[in-house]
Amino acid sequence: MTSRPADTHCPYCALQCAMTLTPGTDAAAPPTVTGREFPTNRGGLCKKGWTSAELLGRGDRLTAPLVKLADGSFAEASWDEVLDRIAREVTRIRNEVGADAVGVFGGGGLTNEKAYQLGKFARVALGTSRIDYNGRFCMSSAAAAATRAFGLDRGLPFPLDDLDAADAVLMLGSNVGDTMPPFVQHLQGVRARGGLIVVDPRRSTTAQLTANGSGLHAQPAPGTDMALLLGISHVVIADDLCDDGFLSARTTGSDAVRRSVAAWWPERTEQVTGVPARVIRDIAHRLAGARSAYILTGRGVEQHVDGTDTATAAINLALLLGLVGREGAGYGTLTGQGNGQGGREHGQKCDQLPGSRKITDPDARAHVAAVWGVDPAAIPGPGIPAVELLASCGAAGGIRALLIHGSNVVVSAPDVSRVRESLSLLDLLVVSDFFLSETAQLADIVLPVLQWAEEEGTMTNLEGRVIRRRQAVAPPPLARSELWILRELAARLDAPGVWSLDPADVFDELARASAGGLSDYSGLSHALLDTGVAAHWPFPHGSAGTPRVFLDRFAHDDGRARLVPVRPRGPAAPHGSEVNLVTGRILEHYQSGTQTRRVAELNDPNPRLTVQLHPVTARDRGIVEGGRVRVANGRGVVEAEARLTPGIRPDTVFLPFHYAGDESANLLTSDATDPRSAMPEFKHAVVTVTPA
Ligand SMILES: Nc1nc2c(c(=O)[nH]1)N[C@H]1C(S)=C(S)[C@@H](COP(=O)(O)OP(=O)(O)OC[C@H]3O[C@@H](n4cnc5c(=O)[nH]c(N)nc54)[C@H](O)[C@@H]3O)O[C@H]1N2
Ligand SMILES: Nc1nc2c(c(=O)[nH]1)N[C@H]1C(S)=C(S)[C@@H](COP(=O)(O)OP(=O)(O)OC[C@H]3O[C@@H](n4cnc5c(=O)[nH]c(N)nc54)[C@H](O)[C@@H]3O)O[C@H]1N2
Ligand code: SF4
Ligand SMILES: [Mo]
Repeated sequence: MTSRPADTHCPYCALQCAMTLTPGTDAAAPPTVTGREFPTNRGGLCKKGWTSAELLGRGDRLTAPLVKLADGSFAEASWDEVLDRIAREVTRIRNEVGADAVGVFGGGGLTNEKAYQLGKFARVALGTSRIDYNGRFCMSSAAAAATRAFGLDRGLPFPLDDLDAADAVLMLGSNVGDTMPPFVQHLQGVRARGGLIVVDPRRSTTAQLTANGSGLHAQPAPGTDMALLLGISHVVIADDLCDDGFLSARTTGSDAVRRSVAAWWPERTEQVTGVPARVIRDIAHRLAGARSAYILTGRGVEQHVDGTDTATAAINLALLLGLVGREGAGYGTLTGQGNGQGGREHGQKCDQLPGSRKITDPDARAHVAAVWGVDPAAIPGPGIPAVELLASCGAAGGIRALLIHGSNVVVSAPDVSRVRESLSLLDLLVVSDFFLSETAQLADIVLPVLQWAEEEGTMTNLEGRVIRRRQAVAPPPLARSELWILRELAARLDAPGVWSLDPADVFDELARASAGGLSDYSGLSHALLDTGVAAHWPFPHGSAGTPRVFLDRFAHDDGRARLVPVRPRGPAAPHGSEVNLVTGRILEHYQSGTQTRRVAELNDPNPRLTVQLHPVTARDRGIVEGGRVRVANGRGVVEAEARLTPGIRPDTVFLPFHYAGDESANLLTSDATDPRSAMPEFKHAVVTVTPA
């Protein structure tokens, strides 16, 4: 491989911080990581980025295909052997029960090229509608809300550095201080002007940034954000702070929303949320009085059974104030995974074709079928979303063989004991990964794939900006690119069409498939991206890209944004000695932890599950700092070490979800989902906490 430094981006989150990987003089040593100047990270990296290259040299890296033996152990096998067996089994199941008995589960960490090829593989080579991906656990509520309101789902419809000049930023359920540390640079300006407003039931790292006159922290009961947003909207209307000119020129539905918030006067909102009425008034006036104001949502408000409606309430507020559709203001959601944005545009979603096209739209089907070289009628219809897809594994009439690419579902899906059981009922489970994740351990066949710095491709960051991932090191001899695996399987399944191995060719095909769609990449290519052009989509052929969408019109046919009235249902309330459980992230660990639990510098500070709780909650239950605690409900139980902090509400405890087995927070979460987005309720459950 090349011995020159490679300019690439971090393997982890959607900030996609720019870095340079410099090969060591000793070929066996991992490359050195340096932060690189880029508008999102400005040379900064977090601890995960700095240590990312360590995983390239790990001894427990998967280096050959594995098959499960009768005694439950794994043995190495040849590629021909495993690919032949997968093709044989899939063909048998298809013939016996139909193509929908074969499922595919993708990930928001895959490059655009792999995500595109996986969606095409499911529809064209397997002929199945049963594909969905882990972005369903991540971005789906905000995506559903943005699509309903604006007709388009681009997480941030403006470049991140627009935030630098803001006078007010309202962040709901987002903890960028831990989840995207270099992002905080873009909040320095608003902090200096005293305008950072953080809404979180915990005094999170981000909430702490509001101290010393930098802004304010509102601490509602978990799951009551929609009521809070309705209360703020009520004040905006009652105090005549609406942008009436904007509402009449560029939106529909504002009258219905005005009526729907009429009863949410601040004192009533205080009773529901716990946020003082004067703070609710203050937030409304700060947002309305700012020259430049933004509203941002994160998983804290989106991962609920009413997450779509809560994101909608945030959008309604932004629209009432006229914060959307102009420079210097906006609503956005902070996409999470490295390619969480691109991963949801190119066909991994069960209801979409490349270009964020609806799979039920005849024109979309005809366009994509022409690119794929198939009859439109051969493309299956909509499938089922992630939670349902996992639940259908092994069930009567459900999935019998499942291929997983880029997700560790037995740690990260809700109600994981049920997921484990469903997967155990499959005839065939194939997991592609570079480590033996907890999900891979359950597989019949494990396929060793390439890590980020071993491959070429593209990612789309949280601003809808397409960037290049570049190869810096050579992969182990027997690890294979997923493009190669999909081509080999497509050939064995006699699939029509072209299955290129070259990411640049696959990108060109993706660009053609996306042409004319909402997320149009048709003007882009690897060669153009290599020039360093700022490539925010839509980037149709002949254009220069779109850093700010919606300046002239929204993406609905009439060009107008929709305000949609929403009504809180409220989460299940704790009774007696029960408390609310919220789950989320800590700085050092990433997601299901497959990667970060293997890096000593990241794992050592928090090697085991911890539970955050208020000192009063602890005292009432005889729990002490550092003591073992049992967190339980009807679905399961975990043991964790107590971390006492006055920063969390006394009625709430917090568990990170990065740990596996009997330390998995998802033993306690429910698989209830939002009816619009199919997002599970990761951010709320009712539990008891007792000394272990
Ligand atoms: N260190 C680290 N960084 C990451 C990741 C990681 O795993 N680790 N993952 C990446 C991914 S995929 C994602 S999606 C992002 C997620 O990024 P964030 O959304 O910032 O992360 P979370 O910790 O899931 O949730 C944010 C906050 O929501 C709060 N919260 C919980 N319930 C509620 C509620 O009902 N209302 C409100 N207002 N707040 C609530 C939690 O207390 C928490 O502080 O992070 C990305 N970055
Ligand atoms: N309780 C609770 N649960 C949650 C959340 C929460 O806040 N609370 N958050 C949810 C969210 S937002 C998300 S995004 C999910 C994430 O959870 P997961 O979907 O489990 O995501 P990762 O842990 O990133 O899993 C990725 C796996 O794929 C592998 N991998 C990485 N890159 C590639 C690749 O290119 N190809 C292949 N084949 N494999 C690859 C990694 O080694 C790892 O094993 O968790 C969700 N689960
Ligand atoms: S903030 Fe995200 S992209 Fe940046 S270094 Fe950390 S994990 Fe990587
Ligand atoms: Mo996520």
